[in-house]
Amino acid sequence: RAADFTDPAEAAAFVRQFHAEQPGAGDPQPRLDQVLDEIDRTGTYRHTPEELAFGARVAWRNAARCIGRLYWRSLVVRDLREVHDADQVAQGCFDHLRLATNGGRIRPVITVFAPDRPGRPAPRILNAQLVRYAGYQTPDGGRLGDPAGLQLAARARDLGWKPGEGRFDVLPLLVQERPGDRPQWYELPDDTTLEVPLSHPDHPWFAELGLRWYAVPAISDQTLEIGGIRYPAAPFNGWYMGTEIGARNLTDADRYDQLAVVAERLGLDTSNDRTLWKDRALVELNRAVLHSYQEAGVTMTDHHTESERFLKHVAQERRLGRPTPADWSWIVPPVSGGLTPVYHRYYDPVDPSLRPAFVARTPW
Ligand code: HEM
Ligand code: NRG
Repeated sequence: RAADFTDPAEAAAFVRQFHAEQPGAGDPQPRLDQVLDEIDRTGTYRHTPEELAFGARVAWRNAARCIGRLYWRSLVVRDLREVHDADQVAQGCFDHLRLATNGGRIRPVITVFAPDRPGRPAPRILNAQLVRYAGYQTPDGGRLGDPAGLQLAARARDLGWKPGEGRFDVLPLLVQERPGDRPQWYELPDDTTLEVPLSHPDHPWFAELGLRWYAVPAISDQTLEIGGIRYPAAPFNGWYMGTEIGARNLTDADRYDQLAVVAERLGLDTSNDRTLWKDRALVELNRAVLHSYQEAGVTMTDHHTESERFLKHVAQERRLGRPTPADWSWIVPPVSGGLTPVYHRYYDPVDPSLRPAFVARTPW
């Protein structure tokens, strides 16, 4: 059996789960017979739209690193499985961003493009997220922009993209239609990328730092795997938790590395770690992020609220007889860990073979 054939055991397990969890779905046997026959004849099978939507939502529910799982049932699933063409993949991603952004009232959305099929691998989106900033090495050996966007910016440039000169240049979308193809690149239209300039509720100078971030975190480098079918192009988004931006993207030494800049403007004594200047600057940076998204009317959650919601989700799933596998080191927020209730307990163990799931993208 070729490696790109769909595993009938995984298909059957998924069909059984779909029927077991969906009250109205009835006896699984007719669908099981149909699916196994289709795999015999064609090497794979097609999900019904209902199976696809259920599978995508359960993949979110199963995401052990995600603190935002309380709303897993509300995921909007866009079925673009007929789309292989790079231009149409790009267009589908733009529409995704518009629908998800919704003027700032962000909606959790997933867009599912064509799956891998025997002899016909699916298209790939090469970006880690639909919206992300470029990183550059400057001629004088310095760095500009987001170091996490260095590789993609260089690759896009090799393909003919004209790099910007800023710290927050939105990267183009790179789509590869087939293995070995030269990726196509697409500039994101302005109306797809809502951004928020950062300011601070008490410190007017904060706005002068010129920091900003985008509204919609849309992961595009994970494969959605359902019932033995792999969907490598299936970008999904929710909204941000403030700490992702305030405590990581703008703070990590290998990202925007802004703590010393903020501390200096705050007039903190940075001569000694024990003054806790890093911690104090970090809190003000995170206040600025939450404040700015609120002012701009863009959905964002804070780590206290989201931690409570997550434990509500764990309790709710437990009442339904389901475990909630969770990775403590990803669930606990990167600031004020011990102040949040998620810190003070352990979670059901993570089983990497659990499906449906979002998994790291495999090379062609
Ligand atoms: C990871 C929050 C929606 C799937 C995360 C992380 C946070 C988070 C804070 C950790 C990220 C990090 O530390 O880099 C949220 C919030 C949401 C949301 C507030 C609001 C609705 C979603 C949706 C999906 C999803 C809609 C999928 C349909 C995932 C996955 C990861 C993750 C797969 C792991 C990412 C990785 O391995 O890098 N989420 N999430 N989340 N989330 Fe969510
Ligand atoms: N930390 C990353 C995004 C990871 C996923 N976070 C979400 N996902 N909130 C960053 O860009 O900071 N989501 O689907 O909402």
